[in-house]
Amino acid sequence: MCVGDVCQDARCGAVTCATGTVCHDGRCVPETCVEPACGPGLACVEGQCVDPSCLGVTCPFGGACVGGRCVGADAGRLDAGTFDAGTVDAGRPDAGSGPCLGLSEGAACGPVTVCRGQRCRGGACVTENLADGTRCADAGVCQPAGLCQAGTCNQPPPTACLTGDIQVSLTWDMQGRDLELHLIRPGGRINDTTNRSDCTWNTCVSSQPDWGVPGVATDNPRKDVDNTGALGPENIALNGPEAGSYAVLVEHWGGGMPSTAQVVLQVRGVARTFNVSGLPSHWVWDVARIDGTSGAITGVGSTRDCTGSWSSGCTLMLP
Ligand SMILES: [Ca+2]
Ligand SMILES: [Ca+2]
Repeated sequence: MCVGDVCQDARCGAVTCATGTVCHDGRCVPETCVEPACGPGLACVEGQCVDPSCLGVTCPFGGACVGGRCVGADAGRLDAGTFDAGTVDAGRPDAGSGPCLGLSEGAACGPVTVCRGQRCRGGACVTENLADGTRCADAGVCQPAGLCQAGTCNQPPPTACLTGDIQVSLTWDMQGRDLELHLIRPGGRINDTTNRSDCTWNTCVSSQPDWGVPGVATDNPRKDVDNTGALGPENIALNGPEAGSYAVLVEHWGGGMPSTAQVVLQVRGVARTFNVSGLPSHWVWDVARIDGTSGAITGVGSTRDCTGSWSSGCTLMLP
């Protein structure tokens, strides 16, 4: 229909929309997108231009939906508990450090969003921006597993971060795929699944190795999650360390690009941060030692090429 000198959708003739919305097909929708303004092949859903083939598709952490398929995640090692949802939480203030708050119940979500997610840094939960298209709110102690159902995020009850006399937290960048955190007891070695002297993805998440006093569970290490995509975090905590030197190592487990990573150690209230850049796939970063008696932290900072000694993890006798 013609209103004044302007052609207008006849179904919007009697519709008055609030600021920030426009009339489309007789109803007010966010002006952030109106078909066909979303471009070829995209649909406007709840204010977001999305690929229709990705509606209802939930990708593993680190992956994004393209053309109806999840890409960018190392799907080979995903546990059932590591799936997550794309979420959008624009305008929500930073939670800062403190208890895990989770994303707000009922927050809108979609496959292509500016995401905000919670991650565990130094034993505290923080909220930070994630890159466009990144799946966020991944499963973990500090990231409750949000489920995207019909475009709505549903969060389980928040939980607390792992705590202990020794706390180790690992995060990495978007280039890395499946970095792996290791805490190795005195005299132990990396990927020792026989004696379980290494607390890592296949020894320490679903069950715990019996360190310290045999038969006593309170002095066993715990790992919260094996994050198999980008960013992390992964956290390990241990109470009642024994005498001797504990080793903290990181593997670039998957086939990602050279990655920048950060480890935060908290030992009896003292925090130290260590960084590495350009860690290639199947290389190991030897981060630090922790003295179980004094709690003293000593940085190491070396890297080793394990590409020729790799079978479901580095097989070199490290540290
Ligand atoms: Ca991992
Ligand atoms: Ca024990």
